[in-house]
Amino acid sequence: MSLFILTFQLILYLLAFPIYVLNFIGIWDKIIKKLFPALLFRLTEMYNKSMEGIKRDLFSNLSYFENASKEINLLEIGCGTGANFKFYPNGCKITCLDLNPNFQSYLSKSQTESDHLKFEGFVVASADNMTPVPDASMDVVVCTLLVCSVPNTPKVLDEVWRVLKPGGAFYFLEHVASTDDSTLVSYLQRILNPTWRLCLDGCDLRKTTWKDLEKAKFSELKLRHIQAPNVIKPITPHIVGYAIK
Ligand SMILES: C[S@@+](CC[C@H](N)C(=O)[O-])C[C@H]1O[C@@H](n2cnc3c(N)ncnc32)[C@H](O)[C@@H]1O
Ligand SMILES: *[C@@H]1O[C@H](CO)[C@@H](O)[C@H](O)[C@H]1NC(C)=O
Ligand SMILES: *[C@@H]1O[C@H](CO)[C@@H](O)[C@H](O)[C@H]1NC(C)=O
Ligand SMILES: CC(=O)N[C@H]1CO[C@H](CO)[C@@H](O)[C@@H]1O
Repeated sequence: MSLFILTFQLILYLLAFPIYVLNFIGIWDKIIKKLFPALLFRLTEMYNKSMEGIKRDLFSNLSYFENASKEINLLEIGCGTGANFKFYPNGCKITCLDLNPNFQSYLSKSQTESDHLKFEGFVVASADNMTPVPDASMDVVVCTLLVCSVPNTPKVLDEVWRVLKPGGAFYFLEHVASTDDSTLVSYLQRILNPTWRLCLDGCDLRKTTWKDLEKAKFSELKLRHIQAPNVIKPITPHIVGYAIK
């Protein structure tokens, strides 16, 4: 069966050959970093619609983690275009962090549309090394569809744990590897993954993020495996929930 997967992978290598060449000569990363915000914005429009209910459910619990002055200091890592802002409760103080500075214009637009929130700043940094964000400074950290593009998940979780106040919460919604190797989704993930990762800024279809969360330092973990409705097949398996420091 691996020959079957290899054959289809080869076809994709051929189709995406120009991109592999650009990557080889070292300019593809610059191109995708520039193109990605616009591409992601289109994809998010579709994704938003199908995930609306799931996100609303997930974030309905945020206020539980407000500080003693009834305020929430929230850090969103890999914030992208700001697709989650509308789900945050009134008055939430948001710090945005993303590795790619080219999101600024989309982000500004989402920020203007979210006048129920207070924006504290935009940090350009990698989620696995967030030195500008102080220890124990956040009540809540949010990450949606970020872990797929970061190679070192345990390091991200260590950093999230570091910046959270004790009792603070880490909310996540991530697409992950299929847990059943015999499904169509699993075959698609294995066939597409090399080319998908190259074309979509390092997005890995086969992350087993739930295992990293189970191993991380959090004192409590609420995690559910779900099949996302109405999204393209390779990203149907998701995990959703929150972990408490
Ligand atoms: C698939 S997008 C998701 C964006 C947004 N969270 C959402 O749900 O629509 C992944 C985002 O993570 C960012 N990203 C990728 N690697 C990162 C890293 N190491 N540190 C921080 N952000 C990163 C990308 O620039 C992009 O904005
Ligand atoms: C709660 O957060 C706000 C906003 O950052 C801060 O001004 C306030 O001092 C915090 N309150 C407590 C009790 O930590
Ligand atoms: C999806 O998120 C974008 C921000 O990326 C926002 O502008 C748009 O209104 C959202 N669309 C839906 C259908 O919620
Ligand atoms: C609706 C819901 O999930 N409520 C939960 C929010 O988080 C706190 C802390 O884990 C729980 O005690 C609530 O039951």
